[in-house]
Order: sequence, then structure tokens, then C-alpha cells
Amino acid sequence: MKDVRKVRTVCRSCHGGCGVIAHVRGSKVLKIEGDPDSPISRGTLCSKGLAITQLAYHPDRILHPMKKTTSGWKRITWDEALETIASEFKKVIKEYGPQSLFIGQGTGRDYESHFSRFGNMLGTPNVLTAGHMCYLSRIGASLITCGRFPICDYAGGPKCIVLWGVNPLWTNPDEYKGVDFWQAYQRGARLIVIDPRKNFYTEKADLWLQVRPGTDAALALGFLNVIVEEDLYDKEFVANYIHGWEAFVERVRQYPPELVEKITWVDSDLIREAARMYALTRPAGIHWGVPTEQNINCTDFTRAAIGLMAITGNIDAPGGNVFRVPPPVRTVSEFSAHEALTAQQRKARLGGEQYRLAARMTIITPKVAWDAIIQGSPYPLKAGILVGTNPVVTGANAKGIYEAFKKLDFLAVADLFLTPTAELAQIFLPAGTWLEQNHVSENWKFHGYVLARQKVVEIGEAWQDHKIFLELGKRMGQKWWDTVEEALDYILEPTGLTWEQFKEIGYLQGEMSYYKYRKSGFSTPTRKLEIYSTILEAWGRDPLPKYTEIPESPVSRPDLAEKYPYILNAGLRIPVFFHSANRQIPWLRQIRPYPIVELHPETARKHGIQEMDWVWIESPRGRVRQRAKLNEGIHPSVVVAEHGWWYPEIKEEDHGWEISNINLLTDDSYESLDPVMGATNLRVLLCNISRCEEQ
Ligand SMILES: Nc1nc2c(c(=O)[nH]1)N[C@H]1C(S)=C(S)[C@@H](COP(=O)(O)OP(=O)(O)OC[C@H]3O[C@@H](n4cnc5c(=O)[nH]c(N)nc54)[C@H](O)[C@@H]3O)O[C@H]1N2
Ligand SMILES: Nc1nc2c(c(=O)[nH]1)N[C@H]1C(S)=C(S)[C@@H](COP(=O)(O)OP(=O)(O)OC[C@H]3O[C@@H](n4cnc5c(=O)[nH]c(N)nc54)[C@H](O)[C@@H]3O)O[C@H]1N2
Ligand code: SF4
Ligand SMILES: [Mo]
Repeated sequence: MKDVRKVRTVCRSCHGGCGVIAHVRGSKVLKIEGDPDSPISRGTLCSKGLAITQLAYHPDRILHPMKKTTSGWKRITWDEALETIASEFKKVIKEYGPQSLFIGQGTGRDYESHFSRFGNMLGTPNVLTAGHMCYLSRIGASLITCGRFPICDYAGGPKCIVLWGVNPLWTNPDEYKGVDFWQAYQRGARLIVIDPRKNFYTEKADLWLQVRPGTDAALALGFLNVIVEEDLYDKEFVANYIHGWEAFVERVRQYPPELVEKITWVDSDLIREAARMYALTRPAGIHWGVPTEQNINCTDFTRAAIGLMAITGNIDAPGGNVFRVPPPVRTVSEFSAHEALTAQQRKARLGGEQYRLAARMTIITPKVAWDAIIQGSPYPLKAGILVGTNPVVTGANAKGIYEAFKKLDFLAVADLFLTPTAELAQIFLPAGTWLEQNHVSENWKFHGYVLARQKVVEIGEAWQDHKIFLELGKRMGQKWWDTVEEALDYILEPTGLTWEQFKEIGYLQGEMSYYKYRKSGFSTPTRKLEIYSTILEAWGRDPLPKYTEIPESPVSRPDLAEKYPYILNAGLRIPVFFHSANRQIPWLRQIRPYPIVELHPETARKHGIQEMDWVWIESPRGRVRQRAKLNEGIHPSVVVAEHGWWYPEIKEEDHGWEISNINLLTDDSYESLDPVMGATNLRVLLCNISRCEEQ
């Protein structure tokens, strides 16, 4: 087409990574297409990425800063917005100290380096992210166990793949793209799927284990039991590289398949068969997903899974679970200025003594923040900034979160749209989409690449988040660079490249080698793989993985189960939405116009519910409605609901956030949290259902 420029960049409508060619006329992006030269996506794109033009140019998108007045939101300048935030923050620092401020982001959005730097230089350890129950929890448990994060080596050609509560073709999570799994599978790998719900993969799988939601740690221990009892483990690896083998063996002996069957609902023979297939088919890679983390067994599951990789000799082995080597750019943690936080400030981290693993990952579990806001204990939280997160829709016990935000002295939110969370702020900052940013992207991931995301256009007065942190930081008296690009030069410095040069190259890949532990051991206190964790032991915690019954389950709460007899499995992702995002994007909303709750046909019949009926879903904490879809591929006592629902088309201030938001039903009580990470249980609760009177 005439006058059309093509600009190469990188998508980030999910966790990001797919290579994009943007077609631009003048200052407007017309469309995007996949970049066949991308080492991450190899030309593929998903519906969310393709819809970026509808998102970036959406009429509801806010393209200038605003402040809340008695007569509603009013447009202001960036100067006024930043000055207002800085002066509110300075007031809190003067009166209460910097720890009474919090900063918050949601899922990984490629500005964690700048976000953390801003928080550290602000002097607050109170950092809210989704990391307590997603990803950082996995990284934290991996770091204390084996020093790095072992990812499934699809490129290395696994002969057996274990998809453990993950749906890579729909979710493309973290360092993975669905295409990686698919190509490895098509090369003839065996497939074991562990999922409570029948799906595309369970149809293809050699073995499908239909696990009871939330019991994956028990299942992993059952696998370990079989592998140890049947002598299927790698003797050489165990003898040389495992710390605490005898104690570990004693522990896994407590999980014979018959017992594990009772806990997990998976047939004991099937457990044996799957454990054998995994242990005897070399190499084998485990790819595990977030449902395994969103409950009280979060840390224990990850550690048990690493135990499986380790004792079968699959750690850092080609086609197993490997430690990828990053290119030599400055890491998120090097950029973050951790040293700016004094020992005293670190000590003030809310919940830091209890949730030691979260503290080690420099975050807090949200519940302690809500308590500090509402009860003022152990000290008050007074003000904060949220960037790219919508907790009143995505956080556990959403009502509690809503009430906490209402009680703050001051809140600033940076987003693309006025979400139900943004509506609670006093200042709104318009963030740029990934089309509007320059960044050395993906340096928070463990896949061994960094990618050049270059600015394609500027839209309205929106700023990329990195610039927001940089400019707000400067107003707070912090040391930053003059421009976003100068900060990128600093990140790239060890590579010898400037941002301008890197932009032309497009990406860098680290030089991969396998079996690195044979030279240098593992980065743990004993230099061995600590399946018996000396760090957890020093914290006074159980050094070995175990299974803990979910505190709100038919087993632990038979009393509650009388009124709420179903297990609510809340948060199934679908391809077109990203958590609470995209409900206003026509191409995507057309595909899923309303929220879906899946019921077994028998269960639906019992309640007089038919396909597409509106259904009340109720827990001890509230009730919301979604539309029924009958699914024979789930257990009759499991109900599978979607999360992230609000209604941007409802223009009143609340945007219908209470109608279908499943997180009004989820729980954040202390008893339900993982004891060291503070993972909230977003995924496995008790509920009841009924047909809505009004349809
Ligand atoms: N019940 C239940 N709840 C869940 C889950 C579940 O499985 N079940 N999953 C949980 C998990 S794993 C996670 S990670 C969290 C995610 O929780 P969040 O991160 O809070 O969720 P999102 O809806 O992705 O993001 C919120 C906002 O970010 C904005 N946004 C998008 N891109 C940008 C950007 O570049 N800059 C800025 N400033 N804003 C941007 C979007 O417009 C959106 O309003 O949800 C959790 N919630
Ligand atoms: N389209 C889209 N993509 C996304 C997101 C999104 O919202 N939309 N969110 C992003 C984020 S932040 C994350 S964390 C990732 C998560 O991505 P995934 O880890 O793939 O998570 P889910 O899709 O929630 O669940 C994966 C599978 O686990 C199964 N499952 C549910 N409960 C359990 C359980 O207790 N045990 C086991 N073994 N399986 C269970 C589900 O049935 C589902 O098939 O996706 C990312 N990608
Ligand atoms: S999977 Fe989709 S949303 Fe995610 S980076 Fe690729 S195209 Fe973008
Ligand atoms: Mo997540």
C-alpha cells in the first residue's frame, strides 16, 4: 500500500514476546501482522495481539491525565498530575514515613525494573504485585531449591511432556508460547496432562489425570513415591547433587498411591503409570501452570515438581527442565536500586517476618496491605500508586479490597481505561500501550532473550509507564536518567550496544549450555539441589515438601460443604481476554459477550439449569451471576467459572463490577494463604449454585 511504513516491534497484550510488524500510515497504525523472523513466535500472533489497533484507538481510552473533582473527572496537565502525586506522597512521608506508601502493579508487564526502582528509591518495602500467587511464587520456590528457574526445554526436544495445570495454546504464559509446545508435541513426544477439566490436550494425551482442584502437591508427592519405591531415579544425580536425600525419601514414603488417590481422586494405577512414563521416557520436561500456585500448597508444589525433575536427571538436561542463559544485559534486579532501601525500611515490610519467601522476592501478600489500610496495624498505609492492575476485579476477596481503597487518603492509578479500580483514584495517569513504548523487553523472563520493543506511534498525551516512573521519580527527588532511552542504554551497556543499535538488531540471545551444575554446583547454601531446604529450615519451616488440605474444601470443611457443596474452580482463562482487560474491544467481546460458568450436565439438571441460563454462584462471601455452559468433561461436583468480569459498557462509576466478578467470592483469610509466600487461594473454594430468577 502507498505511504505505508512497516515497523518491527514486540507485542505485549499478554505477558508478551511475539514479534510484530506494524503497518503505519502517517501517525496511525493500520494493522499488525506476525514477524516470521521472531525467535519467540516465528510469525504467529493471537487474537489479543491482532486486536491492538481496536484497543489503542478505542473511543473510551483515556489519553490525558485527570483529577477527580466533586463534579467528576477533569482533564489536567502532566505537570499538575505529577506535582499532585508527589506532594501527596511527600505529605505521607513527612507524617508517617515512606513505609506508609505502597506501590502496586499486576501481572508481568515489562516495567518491573522501573517499578521496583521507583519503590526502592521511595523508601517503601510495601510492594503489591500478582507475584505472591503467580510466577514470582514459582521463581522464589525455585531459587531456594535449585538457585535458578528450570523451564521446560521444548527446543531441546523432550520425548515426554507433562502439562501440569497449564494451557499453553490459550495462555502463552511467561517465557512460553503455545507454538513451542505444539512443535515439540508434533515431533512425537508423549503427553501427560494433569487437569481437572477435559480439553484439547486431554484428548491428545497418552495419559490424562483428572485431578481434584488444589491437590497437585499430593499428586507430585505420589509420583515421587512411585519413582523412589520402584527405584526409577537417577542414582548418579541423587548421589552427587541432592541435599537431604534420606529425609526426602522418608517424606515421600508417606504418600503411597492409594493414599494419594483418596486425596486427588486420581486412580492409583494411573498415578503409577504416569510416574513410570515420566521417569522412564528421557528426556522429559514438565511445564506447570498457575493453578498449582494459587493455593496454600504453592511453594510445596513447585518444590515437589523440581524434586521430580531432579531425581529423574532432567534438570538442565537437553529436552528436560533447563536454566536458560540470559544475554548480558543489566537484570531487573540490577536496575532496581535495591540498595536504596535501608535495612530498617526492609524490616518494616508488612508481613515480612511471616511471609519470608515473598519478602525475599521483595513483595508483600496483599492481605497485609488491606489490614494496614483498614485497621492501621501494625502501622497505617495511607496512599499509593497502582500501575496496570485492576485489583477490585482481579484480587481475592474483592469487596475487602474495594473497602480498603475507599479508605485511603490518596490513590493514583495509571491505566489505559477508567476501570472500576481507577474510579477509586484521585489522579488518573494515561499509560501508553506497547505500540507507544521503547523498551529492552523481556529481561524479566528466563527464556534467554531480550527483544527490542520500539515505539511505533504516539497517541494523545499517553506516556509509556517507564516514563511515568522516571518523571514521577524525579519529582520525588530520585536519581533517574533524563530520558527513557538513556535508561535503556544503561540496561544494554554490558552488551556494548546502545538502544539505537539494539533497535536495529531486534533481539539478543544468551549463549546456552546444559548441565551447568556439573561445573559450578547449584546456587544454594549447600551448592546442591536442596530438595531439603536449608533456607526454609532456617526460617523455622518444614524443609521438605508436603501436602496441606485446602482450608475451604469438602474434606476440611464438611460443615460448610452442606450449604456450599461444590468446588469452585475460579479463573479459567479464555483466548480473547487477559484477566479484566479487553471487555470493551469489539472484535474480542463478540467472541465472548458474557461470562461463562461450566457445570456438569448432571449438576445442572439437579438445579433445573439449562444451557445459557443465568446462574447465581454463591460462596460464604457473596454471590455473582454468570451464564451456564454444560460440560461433561468436568467432575459433577466441580464448577468452573471465569474471572475478570466487569462491564465497561455500563457507564456509571461502578461499571457493574459486582455483577459477575468471581473474586467477590474468593477468600483472602490468613488461614487460606501459603505460609511462606502468602499465595492467596483464587482457585479452589466452596460454592453453591442456583438458577437466577430473572433471566
Ligand atoms: N479468581 C481468580 N482471580 C485471578 C486469577 C485466577 O486464576 N482466578 N488469576 C490471577 C493472576 S494469575 C493474575 S497475574 C492477576 C492479574 O491481575 P491484574 O494484573 O490486576 O489484571 P489485568 O486485568 O491484566 O490488568 C489490569 C489493568 O492493566 C491495564 N493495562 C494493560 N496494559 C497496561 C500497560 O501497559 N500499562 C498500564 N499502566 N496499564 C495497563 C489494563 O487496562 C487493565 O485495566 O489476576 C489474578 N486474578
Ligand atoms: N488469554 C489469556 N492468556 C493469559 C491470561 C489471561 O487472562 N488470558 N493470563 C496470563 C497469566 S497472568 C497467567 S498466570 C497465565 C496462566 O496460564 P495457565 O497456567 O495456562 O493457567 P490457566 O489457563 O488458568 O489454567 C490452565 C489449566 O489448569 C487447569 N486447572 C485449573 N485448576 C487446576 C488445579 O487445581 N490443578 C491442575 N493441575 N490444573 C488445574 C485448567 O482447567 C486449565 O486447563 O496465563 C497468562 N495468559
Ligand atoms: S500471545 Fe498474543 S497477546 Fe501474547 S504476545 Fe503473542 S500476540 Fe501478543
Ligand atoms: Mo498471573
